[in-house]
Amino acid sequence: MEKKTYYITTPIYYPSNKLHIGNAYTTVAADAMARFKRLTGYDVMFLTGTDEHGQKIERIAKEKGTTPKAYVDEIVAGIKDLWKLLNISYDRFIRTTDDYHERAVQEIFKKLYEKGDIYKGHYEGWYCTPCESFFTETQLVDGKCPDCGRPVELTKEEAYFFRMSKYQDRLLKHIEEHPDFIQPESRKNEMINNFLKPGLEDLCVSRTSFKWGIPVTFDENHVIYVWVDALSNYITALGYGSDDDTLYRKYWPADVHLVGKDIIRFHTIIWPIMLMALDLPLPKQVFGHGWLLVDGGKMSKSKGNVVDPVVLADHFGVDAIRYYLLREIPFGSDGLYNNEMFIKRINSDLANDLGNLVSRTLTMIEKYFGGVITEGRFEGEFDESLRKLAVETHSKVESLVDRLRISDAMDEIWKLISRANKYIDETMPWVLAKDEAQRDRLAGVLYNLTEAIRIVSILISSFMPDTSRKINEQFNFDADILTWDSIKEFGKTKTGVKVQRGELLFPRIDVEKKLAE
Ligand code: ME8
Repeated sequence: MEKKTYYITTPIYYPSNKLHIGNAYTTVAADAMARFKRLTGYDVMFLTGTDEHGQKIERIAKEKGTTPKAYVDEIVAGIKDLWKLLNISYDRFIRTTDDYHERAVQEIFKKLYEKGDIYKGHYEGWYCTPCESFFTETQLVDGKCPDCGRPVELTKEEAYFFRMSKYQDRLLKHIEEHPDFIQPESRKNEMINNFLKPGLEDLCVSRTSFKWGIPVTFDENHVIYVWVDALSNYITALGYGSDDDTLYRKYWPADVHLVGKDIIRFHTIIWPIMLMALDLPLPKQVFGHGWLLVDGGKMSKSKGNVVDPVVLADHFGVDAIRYYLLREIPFGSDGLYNNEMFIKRINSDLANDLGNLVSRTLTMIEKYFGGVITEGRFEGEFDESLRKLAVETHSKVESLVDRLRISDAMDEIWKLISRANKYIDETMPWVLAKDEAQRDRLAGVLYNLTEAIRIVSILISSFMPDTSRKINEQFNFDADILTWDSIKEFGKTKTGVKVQRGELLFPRIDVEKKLAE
């Protein structure tokens, strides 16, 4: 039987500067989803990439005395290194300067023009270069950019416009008929009440004041302005508009576009209207996650208050970062980043809960059974309660992850970890070890703990792949007992296998000392 497909995307990031931990959040979350879907039997397409055109990049490159392409090439190489470091398992990486993308975008623009959905007019507005956004007079705050507070320039130029208003009612109907299209729910209401109901203005889709963009084929003075170029990536990456659209036919429509709440409007209004105008199916879902905040504000490249993921990885390890990001931004809301909270999380959840469970169990298997997983007696309510939770957790986790509630899914996994730690206190293996008559009971306790750890390792493998791999290596778990099917049964671990205690998964960090560094 053919596998069901699952297509997930991240935004394509601006390579105006190095990426920060906020951009890493979206990508890590998408990676966790992609890995989880692969684990549970889907044929996954996971797309990420970079959004390389625009006036801002043109200006920065000029200031640095280089060309825009040379400038972005260097930043993009750094972005790819970052994704490698963070274990991001993307299937495709699109750059909007890729030639197949440029050609397809030109085709899309021409199609919309020929259909009458794009027309020529004049644009006048206040433009903020760092944010690459136009604002109306009333949107300005004290005459400055409402997003970053910097000065704006009054700009007037000939431009092409996209007739958004024509599709407004159809989009509203689509949103109402497809309750999952915009998630979480709060973002949907915001889109309907703040944008769709008051009525859509036509959108400026070309510029003449800069050159670093995809030229309009039938009017070479114009370059295609940011959103038509950028949003199209989700279909051009699959070969839409090229000679080979096999991937497009296989994976489109996307299952989910994962984006930050800052750009949900573009993805739930402009993008679906573009697709409607092109007679293409709409994505099944656009999910707008919350922001990672630092000291009460949003971290952003233009504000300069960013946390560098490479520095964090160096100090704390990749899986600690992945864990923190996935756990700390609860479903639908913002999360806070600060070093102290991060270190406390590592110490409590990773070093104490998970790390100790693994190292205590391994130590006891080595001490009492020469490192061999041994068959033993299963008995009593503690065993039953551990077994029950271990086999029930996967379905809770799957149903939460399916709704992108990754942080809640992590909570469920950590309940199992806590349950297993409590089981050690309840069964007191060190007491059993003193009584030769209890030897098979002691073996049973350690076997049950090993089973719980095997199940935890499968459950965390999408979120913390390296940690899961280290656990599997130390316990010598075979691949056939690490599948999604094998998670549903308690008792799969083979006896007679030798474990090998390795390095601690997460050494405790001295908060005071680390913060002083
Ligand atoms: O907007 N917390 O690119 P961009 C959480 N090129 N996520 C954050 C964040 C924060 N503090 N800051 C950024 C663009 N992000 C366009 C997108 S898509 C067709 C074009 C994440 O480099 C979040 O996903 O500014 C946000 O939507 C994205 O980075 C913006 O990245």
